[in-house]
Amino acid sequence: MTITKSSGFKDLTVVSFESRQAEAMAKMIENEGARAISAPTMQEIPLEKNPEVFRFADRLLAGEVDVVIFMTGVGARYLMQVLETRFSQKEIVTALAKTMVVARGPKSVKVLKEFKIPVTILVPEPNTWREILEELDQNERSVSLKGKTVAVQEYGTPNQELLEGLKSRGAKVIRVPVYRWALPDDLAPLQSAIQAIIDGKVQVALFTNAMQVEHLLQVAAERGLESKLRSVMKNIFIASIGPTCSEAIIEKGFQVNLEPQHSTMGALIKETAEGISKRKKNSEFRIPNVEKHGSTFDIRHSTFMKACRREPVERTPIWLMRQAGRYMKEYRDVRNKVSFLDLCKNPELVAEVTVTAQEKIAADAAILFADILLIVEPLGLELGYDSGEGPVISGVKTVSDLKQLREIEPFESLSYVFDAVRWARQALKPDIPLIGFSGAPFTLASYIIEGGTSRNFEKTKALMYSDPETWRILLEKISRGLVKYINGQIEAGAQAIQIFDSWVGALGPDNYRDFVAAHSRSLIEGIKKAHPETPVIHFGTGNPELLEPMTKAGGDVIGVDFRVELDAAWKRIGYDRGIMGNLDPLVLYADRAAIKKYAEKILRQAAGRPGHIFNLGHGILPKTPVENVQYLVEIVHDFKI
Ligand code: 1CP
Repeated sequence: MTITKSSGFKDLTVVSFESRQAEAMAKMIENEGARAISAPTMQEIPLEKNPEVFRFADRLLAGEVDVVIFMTGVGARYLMQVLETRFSQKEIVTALAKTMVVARGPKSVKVLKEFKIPVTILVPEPNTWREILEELDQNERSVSLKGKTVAVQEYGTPNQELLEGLKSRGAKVIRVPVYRWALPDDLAPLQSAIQAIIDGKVQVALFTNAMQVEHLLQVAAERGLESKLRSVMKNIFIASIGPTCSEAIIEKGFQVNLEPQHSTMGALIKETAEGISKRKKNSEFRIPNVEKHGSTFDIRHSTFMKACRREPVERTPIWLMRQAGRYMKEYRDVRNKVSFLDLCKNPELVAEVTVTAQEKIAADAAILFADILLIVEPLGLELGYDSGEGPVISGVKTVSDLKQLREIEPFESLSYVFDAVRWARQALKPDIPLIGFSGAPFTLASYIIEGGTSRNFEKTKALMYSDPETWRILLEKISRGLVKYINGQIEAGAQAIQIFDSWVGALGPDNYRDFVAAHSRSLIEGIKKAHPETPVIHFGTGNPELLEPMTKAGGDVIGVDFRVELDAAWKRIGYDRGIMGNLDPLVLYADRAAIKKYAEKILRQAAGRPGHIFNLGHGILPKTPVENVQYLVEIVHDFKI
């Protein structure tokens, strides 16, 4: 067979969601000159593997079902096919004719008519759960649903509002899910295809079955990637094999750019390649995302990433803790419009704030705009920043409240942070690494136990000393959740991680070893195990005696505060780790001469040894003049190492 190449697919990456014919599809795509990503979305479930359907049938034939609601045409047909593997069509139709049959829309009516099943109620447009309930309510004058058994045929996701509505009317509800398709056993190819789409590496998506789009979204949602996937899919050329498939794609909120004249896979690929070729000529079709920054810089070669790996660099990289914050006018302008939490939950604004700060001060890395305290909401606590006295965390009054905190499930509750990482990553220049972060278990536990900021950590230490078991359970729960949270940030696009143990200096080295080290270690190990190449900066303040035990707990780079001399600190940490620090943030309140003097002192202490990242010894303070920050960056960049 000769293949006439339209060359429309040349240099493109095409994802196919076909399952059974996955290999054939990939070959055909490659024959047209594209790179193929094969991402099977489904496996077919044998008819007889629908146990709920047979349980429903037994009750139907026993005359125990009063109302049957058919939700979809495809599902109604499949339900009948499943039933016919065990019962005669006549038996089923006779049993159904004795019930009140509700058809949600014209498609289910059509199927029911084919099988000669009498329809009692036809639900009017727009055929949602509301109309179903309204129709049943109108009917209620003659027949009440109270105590009645109502079966609901489902296909795909159940409709919770309908189920609740029926229950609240006193009905006993039987759900009858019919499964024709399940997710494949191996989800890895689909997951990596989703990532490739989000990363802007895919230009064309081919759908060959109506369920594929649902499964694609389901898997994306489970990983907290749905909204990002949706926004990127807008830029992708979507081709669908036929009308039913297109309808499903459009129903899920995507566009269909092409449907071939004949519903075959060959026609789908050929006509898509031709369609793209035409559009390319008319320059309607631009390859999305790929050339956004006109560069394919390998971020691992940035000075910051090199320093994290202790490789020599031409100039010392610098970024500043809290570099996006109140000291910067652009930040205050944004905050005048939105609350702090609303800002954190708005990925677009987060990207803006993150990038603006990095660019304005010319830092060598950006830190994601977020907060260490965001994880308290998924624990089941309330978080507020509006009191004027720092953050307020409510929900913990007793030890038993602490024991009942929920597991942190970041893919459910913190997906906005992962979205923000992706937005920020896309918005940053390609040579600027993005740092993701979390608090360390001790610092976070202290906020949770105290309900906010603390001076003496009275409640925290009281619990630690008097109830080590509850303490252990709490810190284990926090660090377990943080591992998932940080790994999610890395998978979303963060190149490095910082762990902030901001208040650990309240402890002595013995308490650190006894009550904290194991939890910080399991956090850092959990990150390194999943992402060995991603550098972790382990930062603490307040007590130089903790340098050794903190280093032992882990970190490729140790962040030190200004209460210790950098050269002495590095010696204690060991030269097999990098060091980050450590100018006193208040030096930035002084004049240029002082800034130069103290910054250069630190640079000289680093003594040209690879692995130094310049930073403050703690976060920038709100009254810092931004020009002084810019001046500091210049000094560090100009210093000959
Ligand atoms: O706009 C506002 O008024 C809110 C102020 C603010 C900001 C700008 C808070 C509340 N958090 C943040 C952002 C933030 N927090 C970032 C990203 C900005 C950047 O660095 O560019 C980061 C990394 C954090 C981390 C953070 N939050 C830490 C660790 C860093 C450190 O300074 O030790 C801590 C302790 C917090 C808690 C927190 N959140 C906010 C405040 C005011 C505080 C500190 C309260 C206290 O003193 O206990």
